[in-house]
Amino acid sequence: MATVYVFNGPNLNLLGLREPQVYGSDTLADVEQMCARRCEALGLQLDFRQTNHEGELVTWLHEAGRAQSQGQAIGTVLNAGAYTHTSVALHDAIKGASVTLIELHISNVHAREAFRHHSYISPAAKAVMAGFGVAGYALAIQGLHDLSAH
Ligand code: CA2
Repeated sequence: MATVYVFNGPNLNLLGLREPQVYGSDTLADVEQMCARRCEALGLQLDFRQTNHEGELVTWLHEAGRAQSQGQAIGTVLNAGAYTHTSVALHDAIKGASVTLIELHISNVHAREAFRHHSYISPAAKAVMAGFGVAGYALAIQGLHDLSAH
């Protein structure tokens, strides 16, 4: 069974606990369950993680790229949190590891502060999803599945 990776960056462990007006009231554990349900329906194996450390995301992207190159994974959904707007290291990791990557944001970053409008992830991503709330995670998994089937 092929794996889909879902990686979450800094502060996303606070999901549902703070700022519900921006990010909704579902917790990250709720999001993992939604992703698990979608993966089960699609016959995929879910590997869902969160870290507050940039270098750990880099290491995980390398791991995801290796699994994909060995035919064991179809790609990665990444909500890099605020590292989206700052991290050349994540850009380089996605390119270097040749990961098929969906950049995911819960909020519509383009309707928010100007500093959220630029992404270092987007030029290295296959697709970008923003503004669907936490439902975007399942949509992104579906998108990776549909891409891999063509
Ligand atoms: O909309 C998104 O998913 C973001 O990636 C979330 C990041 C933000 O820096 C990006 O600009 C957009 C923030 C993640 C922090 O999540 C929190 C959740 C609840 C309470 C506080 C932070």
